[in-house]
Amino acid sequence: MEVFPESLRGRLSSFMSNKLYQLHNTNLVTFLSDIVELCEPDSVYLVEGTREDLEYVKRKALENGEEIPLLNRNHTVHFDHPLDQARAREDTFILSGKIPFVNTRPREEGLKEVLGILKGSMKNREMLVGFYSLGPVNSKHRILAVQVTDSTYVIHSEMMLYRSAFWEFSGNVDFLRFVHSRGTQDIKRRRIAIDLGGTVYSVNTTYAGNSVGLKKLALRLTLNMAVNGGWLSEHMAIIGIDGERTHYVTASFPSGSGKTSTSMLGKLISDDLAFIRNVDGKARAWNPEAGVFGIIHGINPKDDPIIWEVLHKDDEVIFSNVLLKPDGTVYWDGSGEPEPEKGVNFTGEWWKGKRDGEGKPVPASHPNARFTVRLTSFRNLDPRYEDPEGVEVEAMIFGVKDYNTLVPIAEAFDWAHGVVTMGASMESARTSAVLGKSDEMEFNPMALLDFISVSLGMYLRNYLDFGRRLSKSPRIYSANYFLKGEKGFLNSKEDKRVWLRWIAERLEGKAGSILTPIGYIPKYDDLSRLFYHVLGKDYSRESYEAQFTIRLKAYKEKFKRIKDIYMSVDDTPAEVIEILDKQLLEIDKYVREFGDRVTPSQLESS
Ligand code: SPV
Ligand code: MN
Repeated sequence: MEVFPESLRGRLSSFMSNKLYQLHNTNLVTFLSDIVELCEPDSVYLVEGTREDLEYVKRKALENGEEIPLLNRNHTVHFDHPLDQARAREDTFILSGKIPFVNTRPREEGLKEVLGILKGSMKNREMLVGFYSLGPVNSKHRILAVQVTDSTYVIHSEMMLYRSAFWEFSGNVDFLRFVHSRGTQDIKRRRIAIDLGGTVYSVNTTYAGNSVGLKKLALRLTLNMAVNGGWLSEHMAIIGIDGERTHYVTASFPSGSGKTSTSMLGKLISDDLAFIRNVDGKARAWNPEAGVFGIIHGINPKDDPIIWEVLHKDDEVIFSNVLLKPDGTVYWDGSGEPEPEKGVNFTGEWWKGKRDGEGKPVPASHPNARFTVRLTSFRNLDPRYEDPEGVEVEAMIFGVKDYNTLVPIAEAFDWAHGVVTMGASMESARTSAVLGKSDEMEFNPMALLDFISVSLGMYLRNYLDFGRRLSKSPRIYSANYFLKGEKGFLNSKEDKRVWLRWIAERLEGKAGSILTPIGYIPKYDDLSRLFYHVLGKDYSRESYEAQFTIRLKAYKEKFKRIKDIYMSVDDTPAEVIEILDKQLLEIDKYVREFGDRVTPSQLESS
């Protein structure tokens, strides 16, 4: 191979040059040279992923203040700018013509702007380059990706969250490209520009959801690849639930509505993302990631014993936007520990009773404060997370945070019914993982609305076809852990264990069901047995009736809203509208017979 362009060669040590040379990858050399010319770093460090690399990156992160050491030498804390605590919806756009529900910017205009902001952004800094595989390195379905960044925190996070794969870049292989600069932290000039050709540019942000390219930025690219390639790239956990044998299920929940806690109830394969492919007629799933970037708010030893253990043992953890206490440990809200008097948080010095400029109380830890850890730290990790063939998916759960309508658990009639009335019809209370007001109900199909990069119509067509081409499609379930009655929440946190067991028993043909207009719901006898067996609890008929009463009127209103949304999208497949119409007619039949609500006992005796 010819020598590297001077711009790149002059910034690499001879050791690094030699390493890069050995790859013989001209795509890579061209890409890196272009970015070096654009961002003008002082030096370039190629992160192969060795022990030495990790030590180097960690040392630099502490030196430049991106991370602060904690009492436990394997723990650090990172703070993002007070206005950069979550995914920045408004500043994130696909470089393309208009797509309904997707933030877009005309390609040339958007690209020109972001490249302008990136110009010279790494002066006096080192540019780090990470090399990863989305999915097991030895899987033929893996996708390679390169991260370029001037943030040691971003690379440190990626070394924990992804599989390093430097030597896989040998030859002229292609890869996804992520270019990030902390810039000057000028939030007004924060931009995340996504070029579906395979490159994402991100600048003036450090919050991982905006800066760690392989996470949610890659999702926009892989979703587009999946829709075009007939597979699924989803915002889903993958877990193994035990019954007679292990059943693998995926779980799609908008951030902050129970996905991470659900993935701790079984054998853990993934807590956030899933690639799902048709392999010999079966749906098989992989985790593109190798770590967890989870919400820490509310993690306490009673409800989350596994995560609690991970955060308190000696494995590596990066805490972000929690409270740093004077004794070098951290505190977060909802941990069950007493709130400290003072410390340092995302707003700087913090004390009990601190108020912001508008007089609002400043919480000790941000509601979207997080922890970054490796999958291998979890005692419930399923070794099959490294299976190059993935695991077979038997069921898919679509869960929402819905105080008023959805029953805790229901099974769809079939694939298309589940995809349309459960996945594509998701509405959920807005999360703190996105900048803006929390708790408003939002349309969020497949918990993916923030990440969708193609039209919803194309996306759903691919989904429907995907299931049809399988010899056996997964069963589909809707879940809602947040249903309220007159006196508040109808379920306790641990009840989800029972719903998962019910799914396992459904898959094994052991548990029965009751037919309702919106799908099948559990029978009292099965749940009563499972509540006792799984939680050692007596489950009253009254609780059951309250939880599984179908709120027909609310369901009807919901499906009317959803139908209106899909009617307004040009390329919605006709089938989607047909299924929604049929669903509405079915609910109407019950409304005529029972009124606004129908209880399970009325359904059983009718
Ligand atoms: C989510 O909000 O869905 C997350 C965290 O998993 S982020 O990386 O911000 O997307
Ligand atoms: Mn997520």
